[in-house]
Order: sequence, then C-alpha cells, then structure tokens
Amino acid sequence: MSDDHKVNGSNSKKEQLDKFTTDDQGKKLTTNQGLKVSEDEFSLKAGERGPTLMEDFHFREKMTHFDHERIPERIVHARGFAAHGEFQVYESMNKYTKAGFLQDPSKKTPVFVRFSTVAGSRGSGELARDARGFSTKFYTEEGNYDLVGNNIPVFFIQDAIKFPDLVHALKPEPHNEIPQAASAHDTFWDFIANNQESAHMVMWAMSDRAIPRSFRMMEGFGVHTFRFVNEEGKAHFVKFHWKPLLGTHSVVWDEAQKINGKDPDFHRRDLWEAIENGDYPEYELGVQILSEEDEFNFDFDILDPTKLWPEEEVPVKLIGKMTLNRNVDNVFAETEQVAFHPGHVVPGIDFSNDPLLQGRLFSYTDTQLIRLGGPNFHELPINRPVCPFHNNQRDGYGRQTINKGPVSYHKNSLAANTPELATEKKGGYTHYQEKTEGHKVRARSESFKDHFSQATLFWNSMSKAEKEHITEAFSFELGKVKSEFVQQQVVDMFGNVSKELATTVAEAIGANPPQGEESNDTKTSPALSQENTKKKPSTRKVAVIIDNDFHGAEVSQVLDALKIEGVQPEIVSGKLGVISGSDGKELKVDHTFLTADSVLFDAVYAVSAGQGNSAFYKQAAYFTKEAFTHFKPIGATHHGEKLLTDNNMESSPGVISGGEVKSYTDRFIQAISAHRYWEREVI
Ligand code: HDE
Repeated sequence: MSDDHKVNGSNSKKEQLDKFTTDDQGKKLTTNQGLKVSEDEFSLKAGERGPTLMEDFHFREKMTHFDHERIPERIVHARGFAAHGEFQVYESMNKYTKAGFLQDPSKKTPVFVRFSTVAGSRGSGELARDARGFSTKFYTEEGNYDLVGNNIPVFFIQDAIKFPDLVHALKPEPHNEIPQAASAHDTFWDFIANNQESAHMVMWAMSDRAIPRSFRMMEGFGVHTFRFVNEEGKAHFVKFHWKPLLGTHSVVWDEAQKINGKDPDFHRRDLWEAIENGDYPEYELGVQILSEEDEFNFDFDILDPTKLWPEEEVPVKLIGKMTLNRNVDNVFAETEQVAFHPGHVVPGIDFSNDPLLQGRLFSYTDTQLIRLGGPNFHELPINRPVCPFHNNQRDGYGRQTINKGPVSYHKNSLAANTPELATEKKGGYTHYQEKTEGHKVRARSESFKDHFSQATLFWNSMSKAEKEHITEAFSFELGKVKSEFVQQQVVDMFGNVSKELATTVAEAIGANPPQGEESNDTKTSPALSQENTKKKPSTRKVAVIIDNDFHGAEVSQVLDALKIEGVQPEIVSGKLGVISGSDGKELKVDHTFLTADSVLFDAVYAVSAGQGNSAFYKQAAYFTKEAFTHFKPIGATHHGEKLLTDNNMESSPGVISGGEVKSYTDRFIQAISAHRYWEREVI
C-alpha cells in the first residue's frame, strides 16, 4: 500500500481511509486467515456433551481476539468523540507564516477533530464540570499539523513537571477510586491551595465554560504562545483560537448533573446528530499575533501559560474556517487510535519557550507508545499523513510498510544517500534560530509570579449571572471537600481574586471569611463573558408537549416557522404512536415523558396540558417547570397556557404566550435565540 497518491483537496484523507475501510455486509464469514466458516454458534466438542477441543482454531482465534480487544485509555482526555472535516483559510497568511495550508483560500485541508473531557474515564458522563479538549489534526501536504487545545485559554500550572501531580490530584482518589469525573474532592482542592498559579484556570473551571451546551458551542484555544515564521525567516508570536459560529453557550449545573444520568452521551450524540442532519459545526480559526519586539510590553509574561492575551489589547484576527462534515465509520479505529501531538508541526509554525509546552513535546509520543503499543502508530490509517513519508526507521510491533532494499541508515553511498534531506527552500523544516543563553536552574521565572491579576480580570468581566454561577460552583465543590483546613486555604487563596467571591463562598461552606485587602484590579475584558456571544436559534431542540385534539393549522404554522429558522421541534406526548389534531392533522410522537426529559432540550413549546388527563398534566407540568427552573425559553398556546398560569410562569422573562400565531412564533424564536433567561435567577 503506498501513500504516494495525489493530495486531493478535502478528499485526500477520505481517499486514503477508504483504502482501509471495509464493509462486511453480504460477505461470507471467514477466519482472519480467510478461511470460510461453516458454524459460529457451537465450539468443537468431543461428543455433544463433551469438552471443547484445543483443535478448535476458530474458537481459539475468536476468543483470543476478544480477550485482547482493550487498549489502555488515555491517561487524561479518555472520554472523547471526533469527526472529520475540512479547513479553508480566508486569505494568504504569507506575511506571517509560510505554512502551506495557510496560503491559498481555494485550498481545502482535511481535518480530524477530537473533543474530550479531561478527568473522567472512557465511559464517564460527558457533562462533568471540566475543561474540554479540542484537538485538531490538519492533514496538510507538508505533513500533519496538530493543534492540541482546550476550551479554556489558560492552564493550571506553569511547568510540565507538575502535570503528573495535578492529574493525580484531579483523578479519583487512589485508595477508593472516588469520585469519577469530578474535581469536587479533597485532593484536587488541596493541590489548588498549594499551587496558587492555578487560580486563573480554576476561575474558568468554576465558570459556565466548564459545562458547555455542545461541542459545537464552545471556543478552542491553543493555550501556549507559538511562533509563526515567514519565508524571510521573520517570526511573530501567535496564540490560536477557535470561534464557533453558533456562539459559546452553556447549560446550568443542576441540569449538567441530570444530563449525566439521563443521557451520558449527550455531547457526542449532539455532534453526531448535527453532522448526520447536515447541520455541520463550523468554527473560525483566529490568531492573536505579536511582533517579537513587543514581547516585554505586557504586565504578564507571554510565555506564562496561566495568562491570556486580552482580546481588547491584542485583537483576534479571523483567518479561516473549519467545517466538520463527516462522522467516523468506526470509533475505535479512528477516534480512539488517533494520536495527537503538539510537536507535530509544519514549516512556518514553531514553538516558544513556554515550559508547559516544552514538557508536552515529550509527553505525547511517550504516552502513545504505551497506549498504541509501539513506535508504528503513525502507520495507523487515521494517523497517516496524506503526503508521502520516507525515512530509515524500520521494524517494531505492527510494522506495516514494506521498505525495500538493504539500506536503512544515513549517511550511505549504497542508496545514493537517500532518502535525501530537503533544504529549507525545498520544504525542509528548520527550527527558528532563537538566541538563548542562561545558567541551568530549577526555578520559576520572576515574571511568572503574579497568580491573581488575570483571575481577577476574569471575575471582573463576568455578568451578574455568571458571577452567581461561579460562586455556586465553588460552594458546591468546596462543599464536597471534607478537610476544613483545605476549605479554609482555598477561601483564603481566592480572597486574592475577589473578596466578594471568597466571602460568599466562605459563608456557604461554614468557613471564615478571607483575610486581607480587596484586590484593586478593576480591568475587564468583555470578550471573556458568554453574555456577549453570538445568539442564534439554529439547531436548538424544542420539546413540543402535545396530545390529541390539538389545533392542527396553528401547530403546523408554528412548527414550520421553527424549522425554517433551523430549530428542531420534537414531539413529546403521553405515549408513542400518532396523535391527531381537531382538524385531522396527524403528528408522529418522538418521545414520551418517560423517554424524554426537559434537560435534553433547549426550550419547551406547550400545546396541551392533558385536558382532563391528570397523568399527562402532572408530567407536562413537571417537564415545563423544570425547563423554567433552568431558565429556558418556554412558549405555550391554547391548553398549554394552563401549564404557565397554574405555575405562575406566565409573566416571567422568556415565557411566550398569547397574540396571533405569526407574532407568537416570532417572539418564541427570538426567545430561543436568547438561550437562557438569567433574569429569572437574579430577580
Ligand atoms: Fe495534554 N496530554 N498535557 N494538555 N492534552 C494528553 O496525550 C500533557 C495540556 C490535551 O484528543 C495526553 O495522547 C502534559 C494543555 C488534549 O487525543 C498526554 C501537559 C493542553 C488532549 C498529555 C499537558 C492539553 C491531551 C494523554 C502539561 C491544552 C487529548 C493522551 C505539560 C493546550 C488529545 C494523549 C486527544 C492529551 C500530556 C497539558 C490538551 C499524557 C504533560 C496545556 C486536548 O500526553
């Protein structure tokens, strides 16, 4: 099998994967040796009631394969889901970088993107309070470029040597393996209190960002400062961003916990269904670019991964768009076996001296050696570049390439010293020649020592509702901590971020208020608040609560109008089957109150209240009230209005009823776009 095939726009990766993809439909069952099998239900026995024979090669092969089907899960980011897509740059970035995939706006580069939670194991619930991984593999003509980011722009620690400590503290405690996929426990918060550089990221982790509504509605960040290098060899510092076209939205904590029970696959299902429906998730790639001369012009060190570059100071330039348009064929072969690495770069992209990034450059290959069982994981279909690759590496577990000839070393004469090196002009990667000198020291740079200013900047930039959520998140997490000493240490630590925050939390958990002065940082960065994000009704799910005898013409008009805006109404009723309107209009029921739950929807449209059917009424009222409690838009017409009036919801913000159909529908769609009505919380 050769990889020396034409690189062909967005299809080059698909074409390559197709060569490895097989469809067993309609085929004869065989062993792995290709032998046709005549019986697959009974093992070979000595007599009908006798023992199974060692000779049964079919049984042995089937069982042995099964026995070896599991591989180690990722040490972090074990729970993930991925999709294929393509990336296109808006205009040539040649002023800043010579990276080939960032030059030609007509060129589509295939990508594979894996989203993940960090702490939980492979089967854990997806709505954990956690950072989300956002890893992108660009299959460029110059080799694979991996942007291995998170949905939070900063990190807990400043030096990679602390990563094992952080992860040990975050993961379930080793003596009883509790709690799963949660930071609300003693060891995590003990680590935080003893490693105060984590303050900024903890603020993000306690915010709504850590419970996204969808992978399609969260930002991505490269976190570290990288370098762009152009043809002339001139470098700029760069930070990478992904901006979702649907805006950045979250669920509420009570809802997140319930979703984990009702549908632990909520995020992967959402991504999978959106792609199957043709609602392709889109993200713009943004870059913040800084000239090398400006390196020291900030009140933070640009190499410090606990700091972001406020967008108001260094604007994000949107340089291209990524569209995810194809689901995987097989989760294990693709999503599980994909191997990302921040060190997979292409000419024109280089590193900075961020000590966290430097350590990551070691860790990713190292972990893949154990996870994927040896040094040939780059040959797995999902990991192969779409351009040819040639070198003198040979052998190792699972080697697939058959390299010809006796020569597997450099320098050689017998093969005319090939594979040959490429000069920089011919695309050979050269490292940016940054001048560095210094004494060998194990120390933190003085310029990395301010741990609280940007944590305060984040707090100051939040809306009233967002601050409320952060306060509740701290109170929840610390409320689960058993050690009063740890609780108090954390309260004191966050007193440095905001006195108001730490005092309210202290009160909630029975700790002493923090000592010391209020921070006098008043700077804000509006870009940090999700209140200022894009708001669209598109792909929002609405539960239509409805029973027989509905007003057919009116309901059809509302449902049609919702669909035109890309809203997805789903019919929820007392039982499955078909319901009929007063005028004979029929609707197929998608869910019953048993199989659906308000936490799985963005909004409710109540048409019926059961009309005398008390079981229906009770369930419809529970459903609607719960959606209301989670600040969701609620619309009601006809009998459905009874659900609002009975429960004092009718005059609250985001609750829509009354008026003629067109005006009702317009107001309801507007309400859906708003996402949530936090005013209900703060009034
Ligand atoms: Fe990772 N990280 N990480 N990380 N990371 C891994 O690699 C590591 C960090 C991130 O979807 C591991 O293949 C160290 C920051 C994502 O397959 C491992 C340090 C950011 C993923 C590893 C960090 C990330 C990983 C585990 C501190 C955001 C999932 C499995 C120096 C910029 C990739 C694997 C996927 C996965 C090490 C910190 C993002 C162990 C040592 C900062 C999205 O190699």
